[in-house]
Amino acid sequence: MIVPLEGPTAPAQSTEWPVQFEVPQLDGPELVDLLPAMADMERLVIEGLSRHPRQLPAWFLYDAEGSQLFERIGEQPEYSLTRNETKLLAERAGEMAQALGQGLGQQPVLVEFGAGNLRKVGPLLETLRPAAYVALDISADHLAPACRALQERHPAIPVLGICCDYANIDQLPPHPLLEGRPRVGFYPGSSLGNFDPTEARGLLAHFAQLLGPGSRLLIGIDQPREAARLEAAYDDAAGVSAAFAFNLLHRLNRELAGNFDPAAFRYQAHWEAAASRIAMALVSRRDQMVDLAGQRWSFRAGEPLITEYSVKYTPEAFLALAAEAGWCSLGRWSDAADELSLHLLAQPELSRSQADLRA
Ligand code: AVJ
Repeated sequence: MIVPLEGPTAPAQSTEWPVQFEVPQLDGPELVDLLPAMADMERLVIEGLSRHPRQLPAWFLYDAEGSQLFERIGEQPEYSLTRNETKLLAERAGEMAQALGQGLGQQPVLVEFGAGNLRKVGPLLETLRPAAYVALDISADHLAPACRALQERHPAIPVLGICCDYANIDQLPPHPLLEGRPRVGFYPGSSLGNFDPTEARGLLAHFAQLLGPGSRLLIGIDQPREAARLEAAYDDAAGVSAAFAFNLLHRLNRELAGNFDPAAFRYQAHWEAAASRIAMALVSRRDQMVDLAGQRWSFRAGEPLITEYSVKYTPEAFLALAAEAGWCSLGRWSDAADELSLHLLAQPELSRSQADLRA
C-alpha cells in the first residue's frame, strides 16, 4: 500500500518529505521509512576526529552488533540504569499515565524517541491506553521486528514505526493516526546524557516542536553518584562495555576504510566531576598513525579517542535545562536509591493571541 503524503496535514514548511512512502503489507504495525541520511556519516566522523580531544558521534555505536552489545550492558550487575528504570516504570506506570493524560481532553498519541527494542513502554501503553503509539528509531532493522512484537502484545493500540533520526526531522510526518490529537513524548534511558548540555537543551526544544503546544514529555534522567560506582557501571568486569566501545573501531574499519588496530588501544571510563559526566574513551597505547576516510590520523601514547560521554544531571540541574527549552515540571518519580528519575514535563498551551495568529 502506498500512502500519498500530500493532503491537508502535509507540513507547510521546509522538510522535503519523500513524495510517498512505502507501508509494508503487515497485519499490524505500519512502518514508515524516512531514509535517514547516512551520507554525512563520513563528514561527522572526520569532524569529530579533528576535535581535541578526538571524539566520535555516539549514535555511531549502534550498528547491529553495537545494539546487541548495549542490550548485554543492561544485563551486567554494575549497570543498574536499565533495570531500575524498567522496574520504576512497571511499578508506577499507573500514576505516570494518569499525570500524563490528565486534562488533555482526549486520548493522546504516545511518541517514543529512539525507541530501540521497545521493551520499556509496555506498562505505559496498558495504563495510558493512547489513541496510537509512534516509535521513532534510526535503525529500520531493529524497529520493524520490535514494532511487530509490540503490536502483537497490544493488539488494541495502533502501532506506527517511523525510521528516522529524531534529532533531525522538522515535524512528524503527516499521518491519519497523528491527526488532531494531543501528543505526549516518552524518552527513557537517559540518552539525553549522550549530548553535551547545549545540544541537550536544543534537543529538548526540538521535542517541544515535534510534540506541539500543550504537549507532555516523560523523560528518564540518570543522576550523579559515587565516582567508583559510575566508573564500574561503564567498565564492567565482564568487559561488555569495553567490547561496545571497541566495536566502533571495527565499524570504522569496515565502513570508512580504516585500519585501526584494536590491540593498540585500551578502554577507559572516567568520571569527570567538573562536567558531571562519564567520559568513555579508547586510549592509544603508543604513538601511532591510523588511516581512515582517506586521511591519516596521528595518536600519541596516552591520547584518548572519546567514544561517548554520559552526562549525569541532578533533578535541579535537569529541570533548569528543561526550563530553558520551555518545559515546566509536572512531577518526578525516582527509584528507591534516588539514582535516576523519570521527569514529567509540560509545554504551555498556545496563548489566545498565539492561537489566533496560527488560525
Ligand atoms: C544509551 C545513554 C543509556 O550513557 O548510560 C551505556 C549508553 N554506553 N554504557 C548510557 C552506554 C555505555 C547509555 N545510554
